[in-house]
Amino acid sequence: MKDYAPDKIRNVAFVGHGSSGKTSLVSTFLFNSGATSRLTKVDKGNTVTDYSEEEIERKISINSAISFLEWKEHKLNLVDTPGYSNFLWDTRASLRAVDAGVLVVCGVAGVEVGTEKVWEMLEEFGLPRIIVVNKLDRENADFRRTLESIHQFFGRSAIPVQLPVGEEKNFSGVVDLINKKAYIFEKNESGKNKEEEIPSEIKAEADKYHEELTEMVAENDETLMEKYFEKGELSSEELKDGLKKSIINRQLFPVFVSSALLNIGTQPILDSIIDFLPYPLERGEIKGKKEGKEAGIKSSLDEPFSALVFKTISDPYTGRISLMRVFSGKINPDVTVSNTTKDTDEKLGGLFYLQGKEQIPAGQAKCGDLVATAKLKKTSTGDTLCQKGSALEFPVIKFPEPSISFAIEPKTRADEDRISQATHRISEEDPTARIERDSETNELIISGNGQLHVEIITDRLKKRYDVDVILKPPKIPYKETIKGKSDVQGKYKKQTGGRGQYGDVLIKMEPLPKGKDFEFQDKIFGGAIPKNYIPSIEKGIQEARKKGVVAGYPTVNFKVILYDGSYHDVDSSDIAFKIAASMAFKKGMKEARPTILEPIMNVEIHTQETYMGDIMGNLNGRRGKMQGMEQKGNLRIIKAQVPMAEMLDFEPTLTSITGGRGSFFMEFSHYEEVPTHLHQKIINEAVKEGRIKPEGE
Ligand SMILES: Nc1nc2c(ncn2[C@@H]2O[C@H](COP(=O)(O)OP(=O)(O)OP(=O)(O)O)[C@@H](O)[C@H]2O)c(=O)[nH]1
Ligand SMILES: [Mg+2]
Repeated sequence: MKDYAPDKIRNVAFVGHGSSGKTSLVSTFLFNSGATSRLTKVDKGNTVTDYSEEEIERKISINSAISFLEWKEHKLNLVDTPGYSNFLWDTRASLRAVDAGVLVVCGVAGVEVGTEKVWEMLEEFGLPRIIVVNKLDRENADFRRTLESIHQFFGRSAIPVQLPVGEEKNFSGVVDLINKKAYIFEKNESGKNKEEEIPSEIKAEADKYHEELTEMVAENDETLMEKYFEKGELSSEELKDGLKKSIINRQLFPVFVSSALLNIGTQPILDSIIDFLPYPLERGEIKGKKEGKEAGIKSSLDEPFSALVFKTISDPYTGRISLMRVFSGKINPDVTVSNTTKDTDEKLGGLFYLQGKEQIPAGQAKCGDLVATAKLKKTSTGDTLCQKGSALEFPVIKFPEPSISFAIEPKTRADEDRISQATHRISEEDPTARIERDSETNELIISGNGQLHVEIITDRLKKRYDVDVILKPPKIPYKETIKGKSDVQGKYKKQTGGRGQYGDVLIKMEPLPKGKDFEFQDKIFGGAIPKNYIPSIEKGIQEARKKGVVAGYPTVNFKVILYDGSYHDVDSSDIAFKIAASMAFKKGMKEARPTILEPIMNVEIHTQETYMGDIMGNLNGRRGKMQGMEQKGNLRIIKAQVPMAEMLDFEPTLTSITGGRGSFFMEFSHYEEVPTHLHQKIINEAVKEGRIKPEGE
């Protein structure tokens, strides 16, 4: 492939609510630029970026995928991200690799929960963005209504630079509000179009928006403002230059229109990515740390090599593929670099570009580009790679804690044997997926960000690693804590024949402020217990606290103060003190008003007025607590906190209440005490699972 200087590269991520058309838009771009020879479709399962078996089967994006194209002497790296909430962690991680976002909004549904979430992410990383209102060919598509909803959520700085010509089945082209021209597209999905005059019925509206655009651009630049005052207008060059500045400074977010399905309106967006979105060198300084202190590096070819590994793909055939964004300098294949996150050296293999799953050899990788390498031994997602000797480290990528767990059972012994290798490969690629054995119940537990996520992990186990498992009903990760204080003794004494065992501890237990996990305080004075036994006592408590006394769940949010005890010169040992500590813990826990905690989720629902009553009633029945309600146009936003245990079947319920006209987002918020009347049910379940023994045994 041709060699592209950093100013000829654009890195953009396609983000948006699930199913808004991100993958389809990327497909049209690839086709229009000649990167693919035909227009691929999500529904045909042949797109470049939804290439995994799971994606093809479900027709949704599950992983961020990279593709690239060459257009007007530029190389565009397009990162197609998932929109479904279970996979937004990957979207967020991918945003670290790009310089701008293309926010895709459905022209029928308008702004949805996922649109808001990805907007927040773009804000978090300070990324300039353009907005594309897609699906304008669909029944009930309405650009003006969609624009209205964009304004309600993101303000009026979301400014149209295009208007659609026709809508629904009459959608045939776009009006360019900068050059005041219309482009009418052939109806054969070829993307070919003809320049025409703006149709008379939208001429007045186009003039109005052109003027509004000019004014808003001029407002952000004094020189342009003066010119605008003087002449009453700006030349299209001035308008374009000013617009680019406003976009890069995130003062304006231009709105485009398209139908990805019919390949209408997509070339002008390609042009705009080059014209208006920043190239890598325009990022300025990339923030990081050196030896614990704030430090940065200029995004420049002249600086030493630095890159961030933003994604890892675990391919059963090729092995591990690490995708990196080069932030400075350049790098050749097969050299040794420093992994500053892990403080180790790493030898690179060959370098290649990814076109979906296809690997295209790359000679050298330069500042600003996205490039992949295979078989790194020690590097994982989020690590910084640097020229040897450099100490620069980019901030690590934070991933959410899994919010739902299921027990799985391997179907056969052979499946069981293969599982640990598969587990390793899966978590390498997906840091939010966990497969662990519950030490209390001995069950294998699989955890993820939602039911769909967990189903996909089990799918992967089967298809990629030949591990067949039965997925059991979901599990709630309860915890236990104490509400009161206790002061107890734990004494372990065995002094019959030979060398005996002797350990004796006195501890106090008390609750910690919310959110704190555990603290151990040693307040032994005057050698009541020799210092060398203290670590064993702490260890004894740490081990014992993995299992609470109510239903056998891990314990949190309390403090243990070791304040007295006694020992025996001959019989005392580490193990004796460990046992004494665990006895004290159990007793102390029982006497300190123990209780069960459950995870509470933040839930946000978008819907229409009509369904509000039913939804609120339903949430009430789920022990939900309303946090707030907002109105944006005819959209109602409900925010509530609901116990996870009550939310497991919420998705189908919402669909049935709203007939599909509702969307929701859910994430873990915090732990709260389970009401007492529900304890017995949880205890019974725990007995059934073998987590605790029945009462009296
Ligand atoms: N009518 C119409 N359908 C579209 C358009 N764009 C996408 N679709 C359809 O909408 C569905 C979802 O499209 P995708 O491209 O997979 O959407 P996405 O945003 O990538 O979805 P996720 O990655 O799962 O979040 C598919 O059935 C597409 O064929 C469009 O412009 N018009
Ligand atoms: Mg997609």
